[in-house]
Amino acid sequence: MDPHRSHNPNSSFRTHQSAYKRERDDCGRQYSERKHFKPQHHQQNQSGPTPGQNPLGSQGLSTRREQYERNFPVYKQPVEVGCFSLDSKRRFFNDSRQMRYYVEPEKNPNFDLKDGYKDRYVKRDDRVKEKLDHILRWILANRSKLSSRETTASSCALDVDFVTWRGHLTKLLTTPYEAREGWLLAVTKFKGTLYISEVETEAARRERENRTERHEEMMYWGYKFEQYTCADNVHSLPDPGGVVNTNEAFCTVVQTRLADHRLLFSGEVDCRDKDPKAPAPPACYVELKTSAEICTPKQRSNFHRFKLLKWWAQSFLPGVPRVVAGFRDHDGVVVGVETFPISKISHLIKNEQNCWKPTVCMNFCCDFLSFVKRIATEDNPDLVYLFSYEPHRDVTYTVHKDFKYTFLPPWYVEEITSSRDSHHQS
Ligand code: 0WD
Ligand code: CA
Repeated sequence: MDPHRSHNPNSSFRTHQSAYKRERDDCGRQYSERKHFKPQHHQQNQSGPTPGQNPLGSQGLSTRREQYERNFPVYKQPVEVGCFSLDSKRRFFNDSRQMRYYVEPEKNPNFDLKDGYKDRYVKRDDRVKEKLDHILRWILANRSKLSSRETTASSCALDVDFVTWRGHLTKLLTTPYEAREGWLLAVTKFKGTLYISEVETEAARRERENRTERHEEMMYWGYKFEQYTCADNVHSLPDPGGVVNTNEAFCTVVQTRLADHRLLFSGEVDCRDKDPKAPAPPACYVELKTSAEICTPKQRSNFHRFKLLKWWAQSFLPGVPRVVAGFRDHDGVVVGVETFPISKISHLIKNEQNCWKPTVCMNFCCDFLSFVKRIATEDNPDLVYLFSYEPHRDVTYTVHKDFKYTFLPPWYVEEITSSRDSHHQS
């Protein structure tokens, strides 16, 4: 049996920590990149003057790796507190109807990922920005699970410090190693909880609007691989003849703690182990990926340095223990399938020069969240603190009172406000 499925509380997390320490003690390398760091380069352009806040260049957060090479922070084993589904029309359901079951393919399956791209593909409209809406819907439907304490008027409505998507946290974890893509994260403090929602950068919008036909098709390949390896029911088989509809999603909602930050986040889960003896979620979940086949040492090194960083960060956060990768050729045919246990990824990359380190990722995320707590102090559902990262720069922020970036919807703000008032104030 896969040892990663026997789930003692905190086991994979603590094991991971000690493995990391060994790695650091063994090689203790100094990073030589990013020498041209200019802490005061990025200037603030606030949408309205906010006296006393962020004077030019003096309050950024460093993204230099060296700053974050310390002991692995406490990261509590994530606990699934619920889930939800989005159907073929992107409608929300407070249940697991979109859960799928992993059916292990053969090692060299020759899956044709191009099949169905022209005639059996319904693509989600990625111009529609859903922000945190689905998570907020889940919160309203499950509030009793979240506020255990009898809160007083001055304390928070939910017993968490941060609410966000897992994907946003993944971006934070990989920031010290991200040399190509910046990000914008909007933060609003409401009833004591900080909500983090991504804003598409200009560069990302341009890229989305100018994708080549080849790129569009390659984006389909990942979803097609899911169709070859997932069944809709425990006892059924995958149906490669069906339609691929990327509106459909099953999302887990987990609670955990990073140092003193209590987190609630949701992430899309591809499928689960169908063995009835499999451990409880999230330990039974499987993340599916496709990647170009590895033919040269250079390709292997790039795979370790860039791809495994993203895969590790994404699955480590919610406690998903394994990634199943389909390696495909240039023509979109899967020529090999391999399983990567998340707890083994840090060993795999050990021999790579100047490679990424889990502890740097987690410490940066932790310090970013502390930075957000320090800056985003005004409790106001319409106010947005916009945090910005551009490669090789500090994280900076601007404050927006003009509704341009406001993302908490009125239906959420009103429901939280009115139910809290009726419970605790009048
Ligand atoms: O509208 C938006 N800008 C966003 C929507 C931003 C961030 C998230 N979302 C939501 C959607 O509701 C989606 O159901 O993304 C959910 C998934 O969130 P996540 O798990 O936090 O995102 P991430 O870890 O980045 O991606 C997980 C999977 C991806 O699989 P791969 O193997 O490629 O990592 O979710 C899919 C994709 O299959 N995915 C998305 N689905 C819908 N909208 C999006 C997206 N924007 N991004 C990734
Ligand atoms: Ca996936």
